[in-house]
Amino acid sequence: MRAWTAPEVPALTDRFGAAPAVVVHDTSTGRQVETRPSGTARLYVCGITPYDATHIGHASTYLAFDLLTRAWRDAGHDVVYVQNVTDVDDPLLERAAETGEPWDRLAEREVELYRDDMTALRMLPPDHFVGAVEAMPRIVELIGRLRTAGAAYDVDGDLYFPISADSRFGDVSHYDSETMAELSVERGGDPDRSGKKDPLDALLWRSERPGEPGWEAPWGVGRPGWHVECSAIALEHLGMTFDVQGGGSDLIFPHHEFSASHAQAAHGTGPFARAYVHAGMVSLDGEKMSKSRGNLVFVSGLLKAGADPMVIRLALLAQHYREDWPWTTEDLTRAERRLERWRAAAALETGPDASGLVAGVRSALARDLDAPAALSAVDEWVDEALSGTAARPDAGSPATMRALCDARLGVAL
Ligand code: 5CA
Ligand code: ZN
Repeated sequence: MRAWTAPEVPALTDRFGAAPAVVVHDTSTGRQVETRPSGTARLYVCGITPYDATHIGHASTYLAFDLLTRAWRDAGHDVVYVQNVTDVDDPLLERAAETGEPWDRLAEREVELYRDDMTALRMLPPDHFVGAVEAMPRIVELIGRLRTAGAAYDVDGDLYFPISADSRFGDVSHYDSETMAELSVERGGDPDRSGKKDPLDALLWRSERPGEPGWEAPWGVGRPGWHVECSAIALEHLGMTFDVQGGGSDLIFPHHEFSASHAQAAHGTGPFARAYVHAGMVSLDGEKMSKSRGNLVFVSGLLKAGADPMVIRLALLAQHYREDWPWTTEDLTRAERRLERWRAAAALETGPDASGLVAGVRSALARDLDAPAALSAVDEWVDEALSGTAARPDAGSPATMRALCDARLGVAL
């Protein structure tokens, strides 16, 4: 499907050289790893299920991968960025059934809202923005491969993936089986269904039920399970062993574990991704912000109430992406004050030399996307600029600071 219009990313002058290699925290090893894209960096990020978009939690997660893309580009890499849209799945169909709206119209409307929000927040669009529905032929093909490889079995007309089919199963989350069983119940699995070989085995294909949409496949009409959608879309556009698989930490298990396992079992190689990067959860009033709980702050709501999108962006940047954190209105107030000072400094005719600032912001972001440290580096420069105490005022530095904030933080001043 169509993504959204890319914001300008100003280039920093050659004088500053290239940014350092990017280090990220990889969930599968539990370590900070240097990403080493061979030329083009390949990124897959799990996209929205479009029935209630876009809340601050979504925006916070997508911002983390926007920072990663900007960091790679500044380090001299081209980036191929793929993001899916889960435009057919249980929660979407349930919402549509509740409200009486056709499921595909609901999805279309919410995706449009999401595009508007991403545009306002100056998020870089994916190169491939792919809905499950449009990827159906690829998904069917992948399930066909799994069947041929003996990695699919039938339970009353539905198809399941046996965890025994992938020797790497467990390598993403490293959770013990008790934790896996608990999370499986919480996050869309069905460990209690009878006829399964292992309670954790994941649904690959659900045969058509009355009132639900279905697609033709050699093994019968139905719709895909959730995890195989992301395996198929990532494999099609990135191939095996791409650089980073991203999403919120609620996707570590079962979603990312199974997306990886499906791909690995079908292709007999791995790993699916070199690194698995997970953003923390944003909460509201003590609970994870989620569509099912309904405790949501929408980006579009804040914009409608008059919030400057750059204030929203700065409020999100003030949190390290891996932290779980509670959203409060004070986050906006603090960001508003910061943006005002940054804009005032950016409008000055001279400022302190900007080379330390460029190096500081780049090195903070290269260290596991440490946006709060990058903001502090900008704050320091801004304080000095506004106090007028720079030892050697530089006429070019406010423009450099503006370009840097835009290119690396996506904050247009
Ligand atoms: N369509 C699937 C992924 S294939 C899905 O999880 N959709 S979603 O709409 O529920 O979430 C979209 C993205 O936002 C996911 O990466 C998810 O991990 C992230 N996310 C959801 N809730 C929060 C939250 N409260 N805080 C931070 N990130 C969140
Ligand atoms: Zn996904």
